[in-house]
Amino acid sequence: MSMRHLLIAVVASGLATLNVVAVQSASAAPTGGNESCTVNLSTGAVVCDEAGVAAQSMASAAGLIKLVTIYEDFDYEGKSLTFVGPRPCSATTSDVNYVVKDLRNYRRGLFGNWNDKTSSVVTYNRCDVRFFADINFGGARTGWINANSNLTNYKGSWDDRASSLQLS
Ligand SMILES: [Ca+2]
Ligand SMILES: [Ca+2]
Repeated sequence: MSMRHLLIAVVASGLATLNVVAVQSASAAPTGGNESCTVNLSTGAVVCDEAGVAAQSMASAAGLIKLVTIYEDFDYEGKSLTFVGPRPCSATTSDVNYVVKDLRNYRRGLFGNWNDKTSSVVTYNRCDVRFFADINFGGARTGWINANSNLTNYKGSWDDRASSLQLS
């Protein structure tokens, strides 16, 4: 494929993505927009694409379910990072079902890594999330959060602060 054709293909796929986002944004469900990446917490494998289609097919083919999605911007917008796993979280928050000890491990080109970037969050499949200000679950922590569209509003602001997280 020539560079010119490659460019046209990229632009065309970008337009297709925009159409999908425009349709989805009519519903209440967060769409993420922009580029989304999905992490398989069983294997550590990461898949990224604009519309999240490849990531979703990877997850469903492997029998994995969504656990949590963190977003770069408020209102579930901007780049997103979704963690998937083999089982739902437990019904209680007295245990920890999944952990992400260092958000610096997830990076994407010019965006850099996910340390101190999270501005909104949604959980799935009985999970709640607890953020920590430092890696390896250090420093200040939040309570268990089901969803939050603007982390500046959480306990004196947790915007752009999370460095690690736990799910329960
Ligand atoms: Ca942010
Ligand atoms: Ca931090």
